[in-house]
Amino acid sequence: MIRMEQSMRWFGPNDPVSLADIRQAGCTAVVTALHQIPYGEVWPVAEIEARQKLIEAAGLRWTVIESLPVHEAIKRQAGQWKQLVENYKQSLRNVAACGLKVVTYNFMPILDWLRTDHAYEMPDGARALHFEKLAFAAFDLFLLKRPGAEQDYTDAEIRAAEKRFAAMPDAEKQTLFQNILLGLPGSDEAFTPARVLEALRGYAQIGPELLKQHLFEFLQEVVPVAAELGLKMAIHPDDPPYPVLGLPRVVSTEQDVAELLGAVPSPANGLCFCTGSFGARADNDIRRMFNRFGERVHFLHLRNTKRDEQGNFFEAPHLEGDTDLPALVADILQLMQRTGQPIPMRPDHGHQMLDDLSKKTYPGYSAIGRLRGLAELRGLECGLAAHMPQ
Ligand code: DNO
Repeated sequence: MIRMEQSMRWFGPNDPVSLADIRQAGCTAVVTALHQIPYGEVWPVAEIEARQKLIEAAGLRWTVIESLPVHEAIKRQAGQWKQLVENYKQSLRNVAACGLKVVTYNFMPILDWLRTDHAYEMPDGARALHFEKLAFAAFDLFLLKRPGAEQDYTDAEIRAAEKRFAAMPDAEKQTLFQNILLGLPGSDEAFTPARVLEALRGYAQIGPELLKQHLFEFLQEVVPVAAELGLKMAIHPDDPPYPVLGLPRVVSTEQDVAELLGAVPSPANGLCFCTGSFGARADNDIRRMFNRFGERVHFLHLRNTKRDEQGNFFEAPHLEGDTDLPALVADILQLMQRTGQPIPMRPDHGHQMLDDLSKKTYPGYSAIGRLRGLAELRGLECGLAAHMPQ
């Protein structure tokens, strides 16, 4: 019986969650990146090998990269972007030479994933990640003061955001600000408002159609190289899966994915199927999407969200929330038996709980909550596999 390869994300030697912790949680592999290399620069073979040695010395394997970031200039097709695409190809050659297999990346302009609250209290006292639309609007309109932001909200939303902001204690304003501009996962560097506003100006002329075109042109360049090297590209969907701060987002829906996979129809052009990101939209039917695109899914992020009518969502325990993960894991098992290929997965995020409540880790990436998620998913897979017809 072919089973998912179980891994966790590791942010490198500075991650408070160690390789030993990850191994003890039951993983056989880690998913990581050379976070120390600035975006756009080539990943040198020596550094990839050094990182691999560390991981192997801990009894684990490294086959999935998350992420090999796409430089902003490529997304905007500005400045030295052609050279940066060449650099990307060289990094692909280098990681393939070291035996890595899957390359995760995303095409979200400027900011990666966004949450308004990193410590949303659950009824049991654990803390979850939360996206509250009104708080986000308040940030956009009154903290960042993005020119033209009012055009993206209805009058009623603006009034509600005003009220929400007026009642917000200063400390919450500060945390909200930091949460949203936290910087990219894996780095501690937060954006300043001036930097964000300047970066936003770089997208003033770029709507969803053009961004899509830039993405497809990037893929036309890099996918043939990846295919030749035996690498699989896995794009991570937008999180949350809709436009934010007036920026286009183009990997949010089933239609987006169909276009993206169709634009470069090579098996090397695939997906990081993140159930939590897609699942934050009520109109994404996760199982239908997986069953439609499954053969192009090269990496799985399994987590759950609970939405409300306003479009707010929090990260629910892995087996609760709006996505039927037991049914999806059954679909995944079936697909893997059919193709004969194990798909790497990681329990995505987890609640901050037990001893971790007093520790500082990357938001969403504390050890115990992810261990719980992994244990639940592994048990689920085991139970389903035991009762599956061979
Ligand atoms: C958040 C992650 C994302 C993901 C990148 C991939 O927790 O799922 O940051 O790693 O978008 O490029």
